Amino acid sequence: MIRKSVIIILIALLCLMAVRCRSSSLPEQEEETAEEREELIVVGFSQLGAESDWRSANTESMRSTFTAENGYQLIFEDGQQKQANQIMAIRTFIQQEVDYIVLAPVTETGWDTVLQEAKDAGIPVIIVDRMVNVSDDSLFTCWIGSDFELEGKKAAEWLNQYTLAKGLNPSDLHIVNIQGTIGASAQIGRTKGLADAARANGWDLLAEATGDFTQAKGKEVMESLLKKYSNINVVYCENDNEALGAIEAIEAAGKRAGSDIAGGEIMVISFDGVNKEALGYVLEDKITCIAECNPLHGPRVRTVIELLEEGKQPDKFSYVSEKIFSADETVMTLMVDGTECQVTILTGNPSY
Ligand code: GZL
Ligand code: ZN
Repeated sequence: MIRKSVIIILIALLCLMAVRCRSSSLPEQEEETAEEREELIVVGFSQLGAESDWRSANTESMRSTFTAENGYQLIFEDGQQKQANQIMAIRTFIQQEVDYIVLAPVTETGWDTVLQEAKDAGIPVIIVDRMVNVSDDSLFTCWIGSDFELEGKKAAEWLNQYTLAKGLNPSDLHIVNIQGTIGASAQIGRTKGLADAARANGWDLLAEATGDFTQAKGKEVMESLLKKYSNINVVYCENDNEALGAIEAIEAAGKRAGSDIAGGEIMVISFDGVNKEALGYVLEDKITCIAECNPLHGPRVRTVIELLEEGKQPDKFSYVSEKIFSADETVMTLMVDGTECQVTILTGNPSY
């Protein structure tokens, strides 16, 4: 009789453990009761990495939006700049049967197969920030992000208006482009914006080299470019972290970052406007112009999910509107693609 009851107790214990380990297999499991879990919308977010201040702000925006008190359970996976890690994360989300997948893709290509798997599993995929280049747009529900080529056009047109106002000869502009991660939409668009303007305006675009959106690489690349070219007078950095690195290299080489090209300074143009040090440099005329790239996609993604929850269809592509920052009042408005764009003049502390 005792043997029988011991066996029954053992079986009960085993069942209890099985239930525990399944639920604890979910990373970042918030402590909530079973019935609360029923109500939470589970969002699997594959973030590409943590390479820049922009990325950290983007991650924070998602984490602070998809909280239990807002009715969500966020499962966050950091891809550490590798597409293979992001593909693995998406497959894990599919196994966990999340309600939505959000993907911030490191580069544009190579997503068709895993997005097809998510589609076959009936899980909507929302793309944020950079774009995916897939054979069939039905492989993702919608995309939210920036118009990167427009950002590049704005920065280039700001430079064009500046040189015209200062009476600089376009062919006297000797520009290097420290690019972002090659193949990322932000790199593709910003590089195109500059290259097209250089051709149209007769600028001397000396070199393009990737700084991978990081400060360390930006410094390294600028050091080698300064060794190779003695006449650089504009450096176009595809994000602020690269700009901080480039300025370190410029100053280490005994040169000065600033808008006074005629006076021998090297003008620094950048993107994002998230890093406080970079915004502070705008006030010091070390960075002359920053094209804003807004990272706060959390609330935008939540709006899309709430539409989908109500059975409605969000726009396929949602572009965020963005500014252009400077502390130099030479250029106050730009015309880009037939649209007038006001320059936001930064004054005082860098919180705009
Ligand atoms: C742009 C984003 C870029 C930022 C960089 O939306 O993809 O990646 O400009 C970030 O700072 O690393
Ligand atoms: Zn100066």
